[in-house]
Amino acid sequence: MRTKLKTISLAFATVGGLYAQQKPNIVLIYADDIGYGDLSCYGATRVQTPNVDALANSGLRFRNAHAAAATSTPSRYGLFTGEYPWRRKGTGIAAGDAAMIIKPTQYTLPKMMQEAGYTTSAVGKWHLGLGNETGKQEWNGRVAPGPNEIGFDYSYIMAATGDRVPCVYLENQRAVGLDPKDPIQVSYTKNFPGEPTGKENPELLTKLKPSHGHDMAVVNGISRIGYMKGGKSALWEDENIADSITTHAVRFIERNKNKPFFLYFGTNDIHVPRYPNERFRGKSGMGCRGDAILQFDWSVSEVVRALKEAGIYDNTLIIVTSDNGPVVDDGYQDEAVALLKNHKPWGPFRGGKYSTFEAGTRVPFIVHWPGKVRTGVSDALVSQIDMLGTLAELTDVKSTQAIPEDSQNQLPAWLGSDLKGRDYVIGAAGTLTVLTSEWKYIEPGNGAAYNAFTNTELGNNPNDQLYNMCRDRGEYDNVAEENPLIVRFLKQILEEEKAKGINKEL
Ligand code: NG6
Ligand code: CA
Repeated sequence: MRTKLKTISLAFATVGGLYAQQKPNIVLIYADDIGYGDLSCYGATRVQTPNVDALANSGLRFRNAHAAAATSTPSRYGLFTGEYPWRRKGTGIAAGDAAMIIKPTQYTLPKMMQEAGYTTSAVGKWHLGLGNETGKQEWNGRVAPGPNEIGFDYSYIMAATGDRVPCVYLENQRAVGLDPKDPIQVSYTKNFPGEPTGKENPELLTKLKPSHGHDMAVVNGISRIGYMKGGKSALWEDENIADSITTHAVRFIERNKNKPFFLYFGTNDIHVPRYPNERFRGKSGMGCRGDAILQFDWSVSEVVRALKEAGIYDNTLIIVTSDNGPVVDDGYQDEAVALLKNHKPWGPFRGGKYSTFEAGTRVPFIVHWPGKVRTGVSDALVSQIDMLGTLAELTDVKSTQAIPEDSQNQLPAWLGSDLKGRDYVIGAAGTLTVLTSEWKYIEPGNGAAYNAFTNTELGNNPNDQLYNMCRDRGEYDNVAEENPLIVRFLKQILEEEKAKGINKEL
């Protein structure tokens, strides 16, 4: 296997002769909450995503690809560290004032890319915490540690998420457009005297009202999670977030077109609050959620356009995927439920964001690299946990630090020559799961069966669950009792994985 891979990496060193860039650029477009069934190349019919579809048509579209978790923070933790998030305490959904979750001492995907000679960049959603101590960030100076300390040369990020304060962009870890005379103050425990909240001042909610939670600080006519005061000149406008972060992603591409680069572009779409630009509002017929999908597709088109204009499209590996599965009502009254009708964000799978059922982590995953990746579809079992191990092989890096064992080199599967992929992947959204190409085992758990707010089936069950994913993609027929040997085998895998570490302190 090693020999075959070397042939692939050597190929890009010589193709095109003198003027060819030695190593391909890597662009990772990381959507937020886009489900398996949300893109037209994955079967959506009521919303069209022609720009993503074009990448799928000339690239490889995976049908069994997984995020490392069913929510954003742990998925991103796995993506950047190559370590399963369930091995570490404190990798759950981060508050907007959480301390940095990845430690500067850890080896990471961007550090590996730097070692491979790449210029690295993080643009868009962050949601991995910032600073050394929760609630003690220096929002009016340089917030550190941050992206730079874990390997990003350049960053233009949203401090946490769209629905969490502080609602500002940080460029290289400093709030953009901040007036020092109006400093940012943030609290996740109590409001600042005199500041309005969504709960007490619903008349200020001119753009979106909450359906559950999200009733604290009011920023731009939308209430959020957490309290905030000041920083008025730095506040983002929700309808311009996609424009702002896409512009910065494009600018990074233009400025670095002459040397190999790695761009992590985490879109805000289609996370709540969904309030796309007026160019997209009302255009999908499915309300803000559908309109945000159109806006996401536009962001993809801008990145592609920039790569083509820079003349580096053919020498760029583009990956389009999502951090977790879909959710319809995630806390705002944006008509997503009423206008969904026959659209199925979860595709043929059960559950959604937050769920151990399949739609929690089975996400779109498209790999595009002209002439290098097989075109068509792949049913290989792949996971974002392998980004580090796989790109280390692709870039032929001599890394100075060990790549975590969880992060495998799956380059042959990602490029389409290996049709099988992983033997298994461990999932985590509450209880742990073991998924192989054929079977899925879900550990017993006492959690709630439903998330009542989002109306998501969580997959918790006090008994063993076993599903045959070839015959029963919807996970409706629990065949654990009839297949004790398979249950035992998969439990054994899980025990071996747990023995390598679970819930350890960082
Ligand atoms: C939940 C939020 C939800 C979303 C999620 C994180 C409430 C009631 N719900 O706690 O709106 O922000 O966290 O989503 O606050 S994620 O995609 O970033 O993981
Ligand atoms: Ca998410």
